[in-house]
Amino acid sequence: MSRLVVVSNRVADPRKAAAGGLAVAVKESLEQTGGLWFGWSGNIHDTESGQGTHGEVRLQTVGNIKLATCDLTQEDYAGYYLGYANDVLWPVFHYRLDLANFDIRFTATYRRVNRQFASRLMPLLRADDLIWVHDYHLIPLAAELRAMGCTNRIGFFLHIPMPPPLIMAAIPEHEWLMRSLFAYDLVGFQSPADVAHFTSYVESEAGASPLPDNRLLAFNRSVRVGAFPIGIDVDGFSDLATAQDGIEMFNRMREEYSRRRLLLGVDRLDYSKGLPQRVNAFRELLALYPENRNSATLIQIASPSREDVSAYSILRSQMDSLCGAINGEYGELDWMPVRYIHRNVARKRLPGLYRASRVALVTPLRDGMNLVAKEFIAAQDPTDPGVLVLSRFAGAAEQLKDALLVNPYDTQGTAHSIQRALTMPLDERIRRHKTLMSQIRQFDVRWWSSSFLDALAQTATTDMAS
Ligand code: GDG
Repeated sequence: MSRLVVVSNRVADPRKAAAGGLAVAVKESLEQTGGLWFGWSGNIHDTESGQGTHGEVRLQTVGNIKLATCDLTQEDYAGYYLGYANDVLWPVFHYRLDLANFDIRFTATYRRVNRQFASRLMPLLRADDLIWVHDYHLIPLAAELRAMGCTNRIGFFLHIPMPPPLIMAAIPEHEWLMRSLFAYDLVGFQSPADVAHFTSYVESEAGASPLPDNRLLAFNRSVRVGAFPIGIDVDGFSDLATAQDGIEMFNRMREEYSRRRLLLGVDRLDYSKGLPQRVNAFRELLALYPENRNSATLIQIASPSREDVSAYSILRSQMDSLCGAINGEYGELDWMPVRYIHRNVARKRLPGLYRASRVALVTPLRDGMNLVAKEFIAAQDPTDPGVLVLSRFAGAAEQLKDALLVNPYDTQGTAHSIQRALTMPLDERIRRHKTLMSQIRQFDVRWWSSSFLDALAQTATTDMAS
């Protein structure tokens, strides 16, 4: 069996239970093969002189997984991470051209850091390693590895949405970026809609022609593409909801809100998540359905994210003032409509909180998948489940058709759906939850990693045969 080498922007410590969706998924696949996980340590060095330790790779063994991490310089962090990854690719891939900052210096640093990662990874590779690269930070990594003579099978998974061709074309170097993907053997996306966008981009911009086995031929190379919707560890998450911490949290929330109906949002504070639109829809609910006043309470957890990027600090003030305004308008001495928490909440507390909530509001303006939607379903009591209100623009909506699907730009339409969720009869809640649960069980995190890795291994066979 080949060794698995995972490359992602950040390497998380697999011993920490707080690790998010990607880390859990990656850890499980790595443990099966005793693999290597390579990426940025999260540390930043001030030195530009080449002195210090930023060029070194640190090796660490955790169980049967090897971690290989390196630091970034301040300049690399600014141009590669904050600049190109999060001020160009993140907004454009989420359809927010208005927020993108196309600065040519970011592009140069992004290329340079990808080349540096490649040159640090190369000496660690074995001939039959299977390499799995994750996300938009590392699009050109395989091309850099190939230029250094790497002939391993390399797969890439994009965790965020693939935009339609005309949006992609706004990136000045879009052709270079998309051509870089053809250095991989397999490129995986979250949903069939993302695959369709990529296919139509390479057909219209690069004259690609389709080949059998979901392959596309362009730029003198062929690449296999597919949709591999990411899932969660369903049993692991349900177990957390009924473990001691989960039960304590559940009981505390049920007691505190015994006379109220709890609605919940859990997101990074990110403009793609549609938080102001959600708060406005909740305000509309209170205006249109006054029976919810003094009763419905929205707990919005917005964990701090990318605070060095200006669009995120603007969003933070916008949320502060929106939540203040709604509480000022509708709040009573003994009731506040919105509890807005701009902090990270411990992971062990989330399942109990999900289970105590009558409704989850997962209403991004655009999202690759959205794991919170799946975690909410997994944490419910099947005999008295809560209702998921889900944006049709989340990748998860392509799978979770039994959620109440909404258009988050439509404030009144969303408010009507929230009311429907709050008043949904028990038998309908149970029926919908059962279908949703079977969806997330069928396409769980194990399915995700094994179907991607099987396809990558199979691609190797196909290529060698042809
Ligand atoms: C990217 C794509 C895709 C959130 N707040 C807290 C907290 N979380 C956890 C949630 C969940 C994870 O973070 C968020 O995952 P999402 O999928 O919702 O969103 P992104 O971070 O944008 O992830 C996305 C994903 O990659 C995987 O492919 O689904 O579309 O954008 O697990 O529970 N966890 C803790 N405290 C918090 O305050 N502990």
